[in-house]
Amino acid sequence: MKILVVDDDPITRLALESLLAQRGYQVITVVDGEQAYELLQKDDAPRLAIVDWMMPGMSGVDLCRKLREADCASRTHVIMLTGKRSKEDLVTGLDAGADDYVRKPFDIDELHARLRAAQRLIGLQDHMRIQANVDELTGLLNRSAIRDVLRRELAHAAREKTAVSIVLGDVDRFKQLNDTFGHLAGDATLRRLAKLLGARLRPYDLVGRYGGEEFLLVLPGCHSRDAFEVAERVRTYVANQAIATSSGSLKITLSFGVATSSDDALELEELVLAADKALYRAKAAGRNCTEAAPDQNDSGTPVSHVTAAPGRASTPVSQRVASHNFARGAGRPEA
Ligand code: GH3
Ligand code: MG
Ligand code: MG
Repeated sequence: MKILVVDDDPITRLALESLLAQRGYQVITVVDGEQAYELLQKDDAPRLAIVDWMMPGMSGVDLCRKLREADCASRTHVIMLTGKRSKEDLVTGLDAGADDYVRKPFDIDELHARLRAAQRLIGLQDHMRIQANVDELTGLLNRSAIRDVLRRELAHAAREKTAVSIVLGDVDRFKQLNDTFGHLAGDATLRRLAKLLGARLRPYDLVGRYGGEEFLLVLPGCHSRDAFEVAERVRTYVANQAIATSSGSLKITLSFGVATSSDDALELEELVLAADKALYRAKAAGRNCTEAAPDQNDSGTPVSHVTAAPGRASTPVSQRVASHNFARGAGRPEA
């Protein structure tokens, strides 16, 4: 495990580096609080830090406070290592955001035991974080986690002037499947579906379970026409799979609604609403098909795509667009 040692004293740094390396840690050393703070902002920052209190510039206590403010403290377990011995100092250090406190001169066996305890805590925190983000039945990201992903991707897309598309999918007539084959078969279907949905996506696309039998695909950097094709690819792939359950082999279909945010970045709620409206139209059009939210083409005219299910007559695109209430000029559904 990686560990950061922050100390202005070269002898302590060297001693810690050698003793910790002997115990299997990958040690990174820095000489002051500023360097430590910068390093701990990074995504791959060490999760453990041993921090000296007294350092020129940003002290260990200041570093702890700053980490807490920046919300990095929840990611980094900080052990304050200091010559300060009074109870008041200990209280100050812990209140500043340190997780533990070891007095100099330190005993390496005690320090190692504290590091082992810290690793158990980190393991538990990670486990809880995963549990909080994962849907229990399907193992996909849950609603709040996929919304967080989307929020991040929208912010990134706005900065980079690129697009994010989303695809909202809903299993067709799922209640009927439950009623006919039972809830267990329904659950097994959702679990299998979770795997199938990811099978036709790029590695950086993400899928979450948005509700009972609703799924949200987040496609970073994907423009509307491509997103429509992705949705169609996923739709036909799922429709052609036989899903094994204890009640036998089943087939299911989904309806999809696609929406895209581009330069004039839509807010998350607007985007999801646009996809939801498109999905609603896909259901109304007979299910097992994809509808896209209207988009601005070069002439400023809203365009819509539709794919009919095999063997089903499709309502003309123009008629569908006309039947839906879109904000003129903005190319977005009215909120
Ligand atoms: P539509 O094509 O209009 O979407 O019809 P539908 O039957 O899929 O839609 P409806 O909203 O009427 O029913 C959704 C069903 O999904 C009802 C609910 O019991 C079922 N469902 C939701 N979550 C779960 C789950 O975790 N497991 C199982 N087995 N069923 C679920
Ligand atoms: Mg449904
Ligand atoms: Mg539904």
